[in-house]
Amino acid sequence: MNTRLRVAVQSKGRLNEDTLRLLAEAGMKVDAGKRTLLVEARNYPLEVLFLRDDDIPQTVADGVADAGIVGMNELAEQGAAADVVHQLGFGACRLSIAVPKETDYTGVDWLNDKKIATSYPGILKRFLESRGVHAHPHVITGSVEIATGIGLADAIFDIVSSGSTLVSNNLREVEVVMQSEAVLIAHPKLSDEKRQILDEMVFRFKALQGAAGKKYVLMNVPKGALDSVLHELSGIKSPTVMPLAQEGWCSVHTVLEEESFWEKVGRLKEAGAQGILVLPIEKMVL
Ligand code: PRT
Ligand code: ZN
Repeated sequence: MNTRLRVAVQSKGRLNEDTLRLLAEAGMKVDAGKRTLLVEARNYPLEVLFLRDDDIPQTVADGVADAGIVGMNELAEQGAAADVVHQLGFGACRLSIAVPKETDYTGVDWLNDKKIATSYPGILKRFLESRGVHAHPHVITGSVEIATGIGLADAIFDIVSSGSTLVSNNLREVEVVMQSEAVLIAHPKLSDEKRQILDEMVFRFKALQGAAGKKYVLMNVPKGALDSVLHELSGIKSPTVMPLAQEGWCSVHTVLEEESFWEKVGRLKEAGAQGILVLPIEKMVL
């Protein structure tokens, strides 16, 4: 039997879509429409195990799955014995303590003897201990943000992304305890064959992440303006310069960060560049 790497992913929820998109873009065709627990990729030695995110770290630690894609917060909460292999760049959020807006919060000492509602008691306890605070975590599994409003707790400790849930519940973020994003985790002891499949997966993920936010830019430049155009592009790894059929002109190709594109494009035009074309980059192998 051919060896396959079994990867646990969230069956539904916030990470599901981005996870399946990442696998697809990395060339691993997983027929998620089937909605069965275990699906084999059609063209890669991979099988995907669909689980609730809470179950992923332990399943990987136990070796029932070889690897998993899960929020760093879930791994940290459970302290499961799995290695973080790669940060995936989606599912970004932070875990924060928040108090009712009008509270006169003076610092972590304010939390002494207070009741803090959370679904992440493990991370919270470690934070409180590290700061020498004696508070009382109160575990609830959903709608943590309403706990202070209904008198269940004095503060909450929960996931924050845009912060709008806090605002609409009259809460104020006072301590950011950890930053999180989706991570690829793996069982610490994989066979050489499985390790190879995992390494190839990480290689493909890196190629996709390397291309994120980058554009391929082509422009026509009269030879007399080439030096000033190249000067605008200084700091960028070797732009390509090619002669054009038309005498006295050349074509300059380079990769630009999308963020700095608009700022750069004006200066490139001023320097003499014309016919600037911008193309998306799908993958970048360094
Ligand atoms: O069913 P299952 O157990 O698999 O899923 P789940 O309901 O436990 O988790 P899910 O799908 O809600 O989240 C999965 C993971 O996504 C989390 O463990 C985080 O790593 C990550 N993530 C990223 C988030 C958020 N952003 C997020 N905003 N998880 C939850 N939220 C919630 C948060 O709990 C709060 O209620 O969104 C609200 C805050 O959002 P803002 O934008 O208003 O601040
Ligand atoms: Zn969950």
